[in-house]
Amino acid sequence: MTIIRVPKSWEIPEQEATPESVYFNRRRFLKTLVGAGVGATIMPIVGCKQGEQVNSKLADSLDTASLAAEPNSTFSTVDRPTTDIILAGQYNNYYEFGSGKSIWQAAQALPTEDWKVEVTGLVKNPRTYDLDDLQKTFPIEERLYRFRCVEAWSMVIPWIGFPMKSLIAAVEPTDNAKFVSFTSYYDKEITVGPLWSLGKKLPWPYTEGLRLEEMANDLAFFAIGNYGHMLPKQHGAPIRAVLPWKYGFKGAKAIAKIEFLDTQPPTFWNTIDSHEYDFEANVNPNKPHPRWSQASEKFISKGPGLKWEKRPTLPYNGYGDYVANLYV
Ligand SMILES: Nc1nc2c(c(=O)[nH]1)N[C@H]1C(S)=C(S)[C@@H](COP(=O)(O)O)O[C@H]1N2
Ligand SMILES: [Mo]
Repeated sequence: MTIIRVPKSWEIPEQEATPESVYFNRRRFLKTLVGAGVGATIMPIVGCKQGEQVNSKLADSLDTASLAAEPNSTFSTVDRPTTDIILAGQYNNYYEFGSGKSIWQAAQALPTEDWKVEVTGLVKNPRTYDLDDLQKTFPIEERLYRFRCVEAWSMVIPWIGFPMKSLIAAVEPTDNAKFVSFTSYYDKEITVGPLWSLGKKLPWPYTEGLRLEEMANDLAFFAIGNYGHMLPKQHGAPIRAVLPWKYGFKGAKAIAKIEFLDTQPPTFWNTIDSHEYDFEANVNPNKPHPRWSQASEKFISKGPGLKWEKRPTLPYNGYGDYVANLYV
């Protein structure tokens, strides 16, 4: 048997990461892809490369305002290539806009103007932030993180945002605060996704939660952008949670409310089925999902076409050095 040593993130050479020019020239890159396609709007759009066709509406949805941020050198490389922006932006989970993966177009209905995030509950300084306040209050940085869905697909995404611990420092939770809950935008006129799943009535709005120590961990991150730009709607604009050691469902999109609590809050998927979606939801190759193994994952990689690379699942998605101490 060959034992393959998995290198630590900081041992990976720079060249594995996608060159910055790919996404800092995003507008030009996307426009080139669109320009290359004749009748591009009806073409299948997975795995596009320069010179191939891409849906021009998809390109538009990803063509958000530029957002420059210094890469945080601690989280600037991982052991696999960055997922193509085009792949990441057309293969999403966002139940508010449908139960399939192709929700990018429906998600464009999300009204992000004049966004407000209410921070409330057991804190000394409750405050409602608009997007401008957030950007003025919290210095942003870029972090390249592995991303793992409980369904076993995985990607690598360059997120832009700020650590959750910065928000904790600003609002000062009281001694009674032990948990936090995140509530996503919901308006049944606009978020037209399913009302039922697995035979259960879905407990809208989407909520997620963490223990306060988890939120205070270095890795816990609020993203307001990705790939050098403001967050596209399909990825959870204008602000979403990113928790790279946990399954993707923990990372609530389009956060409208953040509440500090003394007891564990009910959360969306956990309420529907606590065995399939446990509250902790740490990536763990040795703990199978009731309906499938979690020993390996399907890494979505460059085409032509949608290509899945099977890889072993890493405990804590490869971030054990940062978080294992939270679970002793
Ligand atoms: N509000 C909300 N947030 C959500 C979801 C959702 O359905 N609604 N899906 C989750 C799941 S299951 C995953 S895997 C990720 C997907 O993020 P991405 O589409 O940006 O890759 O978002 C998470 N956040
Ligand atoms: Mo997921």
